[in-house]
Amino acid sequence: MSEKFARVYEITGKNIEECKNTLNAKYGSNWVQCGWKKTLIGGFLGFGQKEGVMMSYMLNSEYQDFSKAGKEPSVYSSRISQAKALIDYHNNRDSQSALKAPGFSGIPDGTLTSIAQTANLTQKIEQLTKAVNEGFGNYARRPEAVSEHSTIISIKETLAENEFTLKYIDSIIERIKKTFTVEELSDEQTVRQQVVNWIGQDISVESDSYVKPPKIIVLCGPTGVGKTTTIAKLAAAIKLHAKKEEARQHPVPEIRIVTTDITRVGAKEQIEHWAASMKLTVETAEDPETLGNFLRVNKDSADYIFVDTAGYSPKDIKSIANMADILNGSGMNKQVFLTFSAGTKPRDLEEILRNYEVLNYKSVIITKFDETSSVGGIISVLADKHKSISYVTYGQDVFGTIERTVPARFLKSLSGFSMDDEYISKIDAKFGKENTDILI
Ligand SMILES: Nc1nc2c(ncn2[C@@H]2O[C@H](COP(=O)(O)OP(=O)(O)O)[C@@H](O)[C@H]2O)c(=O)[nH]1
Ligand SMILES: [Mg+2]
Repeated sequence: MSEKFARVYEITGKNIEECKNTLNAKYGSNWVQCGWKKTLIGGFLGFGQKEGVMMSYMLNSEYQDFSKAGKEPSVYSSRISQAKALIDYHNNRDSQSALKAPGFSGIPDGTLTSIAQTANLTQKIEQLTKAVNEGFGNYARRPEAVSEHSTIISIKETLAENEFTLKYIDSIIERIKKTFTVEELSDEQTVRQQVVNWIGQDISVESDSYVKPPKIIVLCGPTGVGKTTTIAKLAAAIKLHAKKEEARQHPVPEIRIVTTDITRVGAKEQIEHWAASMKLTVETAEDPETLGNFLRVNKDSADYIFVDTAGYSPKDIKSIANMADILNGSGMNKQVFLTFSAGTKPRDLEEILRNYEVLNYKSVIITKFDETSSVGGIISVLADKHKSISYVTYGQDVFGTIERTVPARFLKSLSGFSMDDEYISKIDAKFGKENTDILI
């Protein structure tokens, strides 16, 4: 069993780079970062403390030099040796080898069970660590031996604060290095503005496409992300838009709503409540035939048919596949939108994007924009997976809280890029102003 990177240490410093430099000087490339958080450092009796970071890291086993790391081996590691001895004992039925095993000092206070559990846990941690090092290279911080230009260091920090993934940060740094000479790097403001432009270009906006009515719009996605609310918002936006157009003699669009969500108590009542305020009714379709019939009956009279679906955990692949069957079985041409909330963590988002793929979604809708402060993770994953965004929503109110995505909204929410009014108007000019016009 390998003990590579088995223990987690902590180091504090002014910033991530300082921690990394200290570790590089001590251990070369024999360490790997696990995470970091802001903390207060220095000072005396709580006075004069400064903001800094605490970084956690693991060491390669050959490097687990406890004196250098400034910490003694913990009780935990001696317990692990003892637990390993016990596993040997159980495997070999050889009590002598167990007793001779390094670190074994007799059966401690805990029971055999608890030690065996510790041993199992150790095994699991080791497997996990291996998986992290091998498979999730995108997320694990790789040590860098060469020192970087200060502009690059500070841009990296800003991107990390905005929770962009390491893969995305690396790609931006790569672009900076290709684009700017060392002299040009000293004009940090210019480099930063270029970075904002690149991020803006990476945000893919779903473009309008003409679909012959009826437009069948299906919202799918995990439970509680706001699918039902978003359907109400879209229906309200269509109604509002139609009101504006009324003066121009446009016919008022006919909207239908059908829900396949029979699993959640109150789900139908919730959408019925919104629908009633817009003088709309809601039907329920619990199987492909009913949905197919509903769509056929309404195909000539409706302009828009919204299909509200049950939310499933992204891990519940079976239910998602079932839903795909229901929708595909209906035999109608539909636009599926994958809905998730702006606070979704990058790794969870990757799983959602992957597991809902069976529904053949056209683009994504991002909800609860009002509840999150960092959107870097979402931008990174969507860019990496080449997914476009149709709408963002930002509030529990149904009116005026949905808009076509424009990169400007994302860019303005980034922190640390010090965008002044003049620069923001440039962003608006470049990427289009926010608007509430509806796309579907
Ligand atoms: N803050 C905020 N809350 C929202 C937004 N959209 C939906 N919600 C809330 O999220 C909760 C779940 O919404 P619901 O539409 O039932 O989610 P569903 O399970 O995906 O259909 C409700 O309390 C909504 O009011 C949004 O854009 N911002
Ligand atoms: Mg719902």
